[in-house]
Amino acid sequence: MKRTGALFLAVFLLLSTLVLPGRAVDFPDVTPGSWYEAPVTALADAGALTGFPDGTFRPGATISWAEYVTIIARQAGLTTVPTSTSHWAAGYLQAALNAGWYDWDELPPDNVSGWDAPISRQLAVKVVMKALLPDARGNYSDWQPRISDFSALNGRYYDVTFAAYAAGVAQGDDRGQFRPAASLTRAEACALIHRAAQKANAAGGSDPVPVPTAPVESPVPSPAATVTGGVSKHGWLHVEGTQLTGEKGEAVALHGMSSHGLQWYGQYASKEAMAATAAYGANVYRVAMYTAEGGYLSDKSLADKAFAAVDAAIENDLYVILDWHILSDGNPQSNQEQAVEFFDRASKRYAQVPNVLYEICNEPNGGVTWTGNVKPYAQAVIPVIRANSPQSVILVGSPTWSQDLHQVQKSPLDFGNVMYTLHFYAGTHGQWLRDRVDAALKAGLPVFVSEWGTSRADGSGGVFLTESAQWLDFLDSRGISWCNWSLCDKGETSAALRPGAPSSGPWSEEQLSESGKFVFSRF
Ligand code: IDC
Repeated sequence: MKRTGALFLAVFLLLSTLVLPGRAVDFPDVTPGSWYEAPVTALADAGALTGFPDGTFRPGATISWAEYVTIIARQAGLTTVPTSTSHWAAGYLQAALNAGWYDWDELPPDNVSGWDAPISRQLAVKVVMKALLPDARGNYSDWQPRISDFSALNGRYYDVTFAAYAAGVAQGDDRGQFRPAASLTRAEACALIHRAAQKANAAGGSDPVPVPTAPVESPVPSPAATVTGGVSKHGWLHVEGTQLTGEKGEAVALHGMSSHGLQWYGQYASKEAMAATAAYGANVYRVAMYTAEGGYLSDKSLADKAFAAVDAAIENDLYVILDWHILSDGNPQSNQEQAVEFFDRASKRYAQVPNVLYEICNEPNGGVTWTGNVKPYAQAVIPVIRANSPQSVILVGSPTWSQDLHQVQKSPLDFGNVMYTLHFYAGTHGQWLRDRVDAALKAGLPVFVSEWGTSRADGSGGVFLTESAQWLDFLDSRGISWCNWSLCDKGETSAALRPGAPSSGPWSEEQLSESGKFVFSRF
């Protein structure tokens, strides 16, 4: 017992002296003139850190969560809060969690061993920005092209990372890499914190923080500049009454294309294809990730393809619908667990991204009912998405291939920012389905046409352009958003491109199908 007590005391003293304030020390292992000398000395002088009991600072050692957060807490003047945990940093970690510097799932309060584990760079950036520069912002289009390993960055940290780059707090390495998942050394952490502290203290006008130079060459021309009604204009969408609405309360109607099945025509979900479509005026793209027919259920790597497509849409300033494309698997409950797992992953990745709408079941069919199957499925999936991305708009299908709004309106979901999808094919569905839309609107259901075709319901026949125009006029007059099936070159009339049209775009008149010409003229 005695020995354990002494050991505890020794460990406590050792750890607490890493960060307890004290007189600035001359650390023997902080090389004069080194790149980290100034930040380490400044933080030590400010009382935010001291060295180890042997007097060293150990600049090359990996910094832990507890050490990192504690240094920032001292620098920011955060007061500890009482906790029941005996870890030396518990009071600061709890206070930082309460202050919103990080979220519960990023470092669970009961995961005490995790407190002594390395903090990742993306999280380190988040914590320092939330603590010292909470109002900083950076643009996706400015910074994404300069981060050469951007694809490794978790979508949850996009905003805060761009803000850190814009403020000059985060800087890439000499290859332009951010290395979001890697750890940081104690010296690097001090440099990061010191830059943020300087920036926070900077008097208006003067800017002592060096801004990163030599941007990596921009990979794409910025089509966002030609897109009207895009994300940069409307921001986070929400639903007011039955109307999809932008951040400033303006009514928004999205018009764009759906992909065909990604497993077959994924090449038309490229950045270039989306840019070409956006150039015609589209402001949304729907990523149809089939579950069956060689889709996600049999090939989980399709999720990566779907995410690449979502990323491409984000780069084009487009809203993007991530569609769990059930079809031959008519009951969404059959694969509910996989849906939960997928949407949990997706909504974590895109938690901070205003572009993404989640469509949780394309077309329930085959004898399923709203109250018996689709509604309970939605009640299981929606809270999972909302836990990660509370503001996102979620689209929900209905029985009979997303036509049964009349079933939904008797028992709608109890969630805000939900819209119900209605699908039609102009050669098959007419006035009776439009009447159903009007009845649903009257009953207060927000409606989103996430898929429609100029063809018959089987994707061929026609095309039925008079009927299509009648439908689009109807949707326009009611402010309803739509996506057309589909952007691909398959030999079926609903395809917007003729067989052999390049996946990169832009397309000539001859490369657009009859359907494509009509639909593109209606964005
Ligand atoms: C069709 C495709 C066709 C494919 C078929 C089965 O156009 O090439 O062989 O799916 O995978 C829907 C579905 C959509 C259908 C479309 C046309 O959401 O997947 O695509 N449609 O049949 N609902 C009504 C019609």
